[in-house]
Amino acid sequence: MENIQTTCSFCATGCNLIFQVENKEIISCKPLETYPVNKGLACIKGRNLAYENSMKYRCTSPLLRDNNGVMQPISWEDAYEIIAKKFLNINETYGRGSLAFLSTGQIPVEEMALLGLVGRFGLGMEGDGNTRLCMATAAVAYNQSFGFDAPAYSWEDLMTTDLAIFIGANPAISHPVPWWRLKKENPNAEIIVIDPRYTDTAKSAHKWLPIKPKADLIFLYTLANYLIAKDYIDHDFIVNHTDNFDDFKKFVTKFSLDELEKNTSIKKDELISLAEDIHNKKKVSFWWTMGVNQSFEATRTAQAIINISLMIKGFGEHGTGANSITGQCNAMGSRLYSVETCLYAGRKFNLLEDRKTISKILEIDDSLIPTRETLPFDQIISNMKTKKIRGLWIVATNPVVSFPHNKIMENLNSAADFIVVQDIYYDTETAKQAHLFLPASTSLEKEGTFINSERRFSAVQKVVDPPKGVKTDYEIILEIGKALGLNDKLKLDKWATPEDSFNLLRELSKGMPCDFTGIDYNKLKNSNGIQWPFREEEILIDNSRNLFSDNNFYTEDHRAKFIFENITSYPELPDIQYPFILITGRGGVGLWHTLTRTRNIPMVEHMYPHEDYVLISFEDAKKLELKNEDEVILTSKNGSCNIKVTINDVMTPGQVFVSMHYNVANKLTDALYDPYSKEPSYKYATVSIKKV
Ligand SMILES: Nc1nc2c(c(=O)[nH]1)N[C@H]1C(S)=C(S)[C@@H](COP(=O)(O)OP(=O)(O)OC[C@H]3O[C@@H](n4cnc5c(=O)[nH]c(N)nc54)[C@H](O)[C@@H]3O)O[C@H]1N2
Ligand SMILES: Nc1nc2c(c(=O)[nH]1)N[C@H]1C(S)=C(S)[C@@H](COP(=O)(O)OP(=O)(O)OC[C@H]3O[C@@H](n4cnc5c(=O)[nH]c(N)nc54)[C@H](O)[C@@H]3O)O[C@H]1N2
Ligand code: SF4
Ligand SMILES: [Mo]
Repeated sequence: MENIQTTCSFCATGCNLIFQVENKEIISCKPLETYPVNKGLACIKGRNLAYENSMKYRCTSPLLRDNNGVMQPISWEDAYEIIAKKFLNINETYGRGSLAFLSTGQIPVEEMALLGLVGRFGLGMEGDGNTRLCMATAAVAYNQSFGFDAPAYSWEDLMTTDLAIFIGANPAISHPVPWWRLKKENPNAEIIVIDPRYTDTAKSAHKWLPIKPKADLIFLYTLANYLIAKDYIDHDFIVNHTDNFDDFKKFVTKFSLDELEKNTSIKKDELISLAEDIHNKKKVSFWWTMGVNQSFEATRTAQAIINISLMIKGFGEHGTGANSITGQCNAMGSRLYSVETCLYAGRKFNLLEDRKTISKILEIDDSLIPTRETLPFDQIISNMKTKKIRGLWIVATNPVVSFPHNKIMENLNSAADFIVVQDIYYDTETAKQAHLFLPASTSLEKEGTFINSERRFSAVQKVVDPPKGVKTDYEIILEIGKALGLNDKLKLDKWATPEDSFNLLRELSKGMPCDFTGIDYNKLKNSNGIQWPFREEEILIDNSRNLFSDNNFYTEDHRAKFIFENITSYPELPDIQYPFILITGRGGVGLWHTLTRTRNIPMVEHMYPHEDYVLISFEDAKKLELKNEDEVILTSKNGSCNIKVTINDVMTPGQVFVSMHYNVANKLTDALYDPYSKEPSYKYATVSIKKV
C-alpha cells in the first residue's frame, strides 16, 4: 500500500489530498490533516476526485472523423502526423495567425508553458484560455492598480480578519473549504455579503445586501464618497504609497446617498451601517469573485474595491486587502505562464528586454517571440466566422457549453478547417465538434504543479498510471511540437519532462514579482506548498505571506493607483418584451462547470437534479401562476429554451437564475464584454418567461 499526496484539481482553494493506492488502484482518498490550506477538510468534489478516472466516457486512442462524419480510432503516430500536416498547411496557405489554441486553468503550469511555447512561439498561434472567461478582470485590475497581477493575500487572512465583505462571491458553494474554515476558525468575524441573490453564503452571513444586478460600481463609489466625507481613511498611507487620490476624492463626490436606493436597491442606512462597520472593525477585508469579474464594467468595479481597501486603514496587514478569489485549480498558473496575456512570469510582450531574457534562457531566436498579447477569446471566435482563423487546438476546456451566446460554437466543426480537441472525455459538447480527438490523462495520472488562489505552488503527483493508450497533456504537446519539426527551433530537448519545464520557468521568473527561484521541484512534493515570491537562498519563515506588507507596489513609482471612470448604464434594461433579469453561475458544491468531471460521482448523481431548472421568486411565481416543476420557455434576444421551474427564497422578484452547468445558460446570455479585460458579462441578460 502506498500513500500519495497530490493537489485537488477542481477549484483554486488548492486542497491537498492523500490517496491510498494498492496494486495500482486507488483504494481511498482523504484530505491531508497537516496541509495549511485545507487542514483535514475537503469538499464532495475533492473527496471523489478518483471518479474522474472512470472509463465510461474515455477512449484509449485518438479519434479521427471519417468522410461520413464518424469518429474512428487511429494511432498516436498517425494523429501527430495529421495534426502537423494540417497545421503547417493552414499556416502556409493563410499565413501565421490563422491558427489558435483555446486552453484552460485546469492543467499544470508545466503543460501550459509548453503549449504556449509550441503554439505561440512555434506556430505563431493566437492562444487564449477559459481564464479569460473568469479571472481576466482581476488580472487586468491588479496589473493596472498594483503594477502586476498580484493577489496579495493568503487564506490565513480570512481566518484573522474582523470583517469579511464578500462581493459577487458565493464561497459556500464555490470555495467551500475556506468558507468552512472561516466559520470554524474565525467565529467572531463579521460576514457581510453583497449579492442580488439570497445565496447559501448570504444566508449564513451576518448581513446580506441585496444589490440590484450590476449596481456594484455605483454602490462602491457612493461608499467611497461616504468614507472620505466621514474621514474614515488613512491619510499617511494615501500620501506615502498611492497616486491619484485627490482626483478620486473629487470624482466620487457626485455619488450621493440620496440616489443610492433608486440605483442599487440598497438603503441609505445599510450603506451607513456598512461604513461604520468598516471604520470600527480593526481588520477589514474584501473578497470578490464572478459577480464582479463577469460584468460590462468589471475592471472598474474590481478597482473600486481595490480603491476602498487602499484608502481605509490596514492595507498590507494580515486580515485586510482587496482579494480576488481564483476559480480553477491553476488559473493563477495560466495568468502568469501560458503565454497568452503576458510572456512567461508576467513579462511583457512589448518589452524588448523581456523578450531577450526569454530567448536567451530558452536558447531560441528572438523573432519567434510575439510582440503582442493574444487576441482575446471572443475575437478568436469572431475571426473564425470571418475565416481569418482556420484551425483550432482546444485543450481542457468545453467552450461549446461555457462560451457566452454565440451560434458559431454549435457549428464549430463546419466553421473551421480543422479542430483538434484534447480532453479526458471523448463525448464533451466540444469534442463532438472535433475533426480529431486526443484522449488525455486526468490530474491523477500525471505530474506537475498548480498555483492556488493565494499564490501557493503545490505538487501534482501521479497517483496511478494512465490507461494504456491515453497520454498526458505534456507528452501530447511535446510530441505535436516534434511532429511539427520544431525540435531545433524551440530546443525541445530542454523541455523533455515536466520537471525540465518547471526549471526553465523558475529561471524565467528570476527578478520578477513572482520569482520562485527558491522552490525545488522535487522538494515541493509532499510539502506544505510555497507561495510566490520565494527567491533563491531565501529561508521560509512564514508559509502564509502577504504581498505589500512593505507598501512597495510593482508600479514604476512603487505606488498603488486609484483608478476610476464614469459609469454608463447597462445596454440592456428589462422592458415589456423581456421583463426579467437572468443571472447565471454555480449551482451546487458537487457540480463542476460543464459537468464532464463530476457526472461520474455517485453521490452527485443522487444529490442534484439531472436537468436544468430556473430559480424564481415566490412573488414572480405567483404572478405568473407557476408551481414547482412547471415547464416554461425562457427567451432572451439571443435564444430560448424550455426549462423546469424551482421556486424558493434565493431570488429577488424580477430576477431569475439558471446555473452554468447544463448547457442552457449560454443559449441565453449576451455577447457583451468588459472593455479592458474582454471578460464576458455572463451574469446579466434580460429574458421573458412563458408557461408551456
Ligand atoms: N462547486 C463548484 N465550485 C466552483 C466552480 C464550479 O463550477 N462548481 N467553479 C470554480 C470557478 S472556475 C470559479 S470562477 C468560481 C466562481 O465562484 P463564484 O463567483 O462564487 O460563483 P458564481 O455563482 O459564478 O457567482 C457568484 C455570485 O455572483 C452573484 N452575482 C451575479 N451578478 C451580480 C452582481 O451584479 N453583483 C454582485 N455583487 N453579485 C452578483 C451571483 O448571484 C452569485 O451568487 O467557482 C469555482 N468553484
Ligand atoms: N453562463 C455562464 N457561463 C460561464 C460561467 C458563468 O458563470 N456563467 N463561468 C465561466 C467560468 S468562470 C469558467 S472558468 C468557464 C469554465 O468553462 P470550461 O473550461 O469550458 O468548463 P469545464 O467543464 O471545466 O471544461 C474543462 C474541460 O477540460 C477537460 N479536462 C479536465 N482536466 C483535463 C486535463 O487534465 N487534460 C485535458 N486535456 N482535459 C481536461 C474536462 O473534461 C472538460 O471537458 O465557464 C465560463 N462560463
Ligand atoms: S474546496 Fe476546492 S480544492 Fe478543496 S476539495 Fe473542494 S474542489 Fe477541491
Ligand atoms: Mo472560472
